[in-house]
Amino acid sequence: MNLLLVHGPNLNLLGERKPEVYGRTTLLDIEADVAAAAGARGAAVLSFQSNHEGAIIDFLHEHRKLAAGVVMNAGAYTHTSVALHDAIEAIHIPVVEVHISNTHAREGFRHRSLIAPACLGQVTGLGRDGYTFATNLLLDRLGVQA
Ligand code: CA2
Repeated sequence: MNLLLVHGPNLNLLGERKPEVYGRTTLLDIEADVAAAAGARGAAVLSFQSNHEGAIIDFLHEHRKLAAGVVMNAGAYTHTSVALHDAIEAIHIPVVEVHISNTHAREGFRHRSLIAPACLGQVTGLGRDGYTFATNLLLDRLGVQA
């Protein structure tokens, strides 16, 4: 079984800037966590980061038949992108939305997720652990034995 791990804009800078908000974890740390959690249950992970909305949508379209589910931190596109909402609906595989910071404890514009209605659920504010929770939850829902 394959899962997709998708990172949105600016998350390539994780660990380098804003440690007070996002900690010192890097994208490579997160990719290693998710690969380990999935690997322990016999699943493989394909990771992708882009700063471009259309590239993220193309990636989801291109891999929709290869993957059983998606763990996604859409970054700021979470709060702005109807196109990403529609893409998540269109691919017909479960997507779990993850945020490192607690978006509800931050500026008002981060409180609303436009993609949430199209997602299986949301994990927010649990730092890097949120990705492992999301991965295991997704595998549970996909019927993969723990
Ligand atoms: O908390 C999260 O995971 C967010 O998805 C992160 C997004 C933000 O727009 C969302 O509201 C919440 C921003 C990611 C930016 O990452 C940076 C990393 C290092 C330095 C600057 C930005």
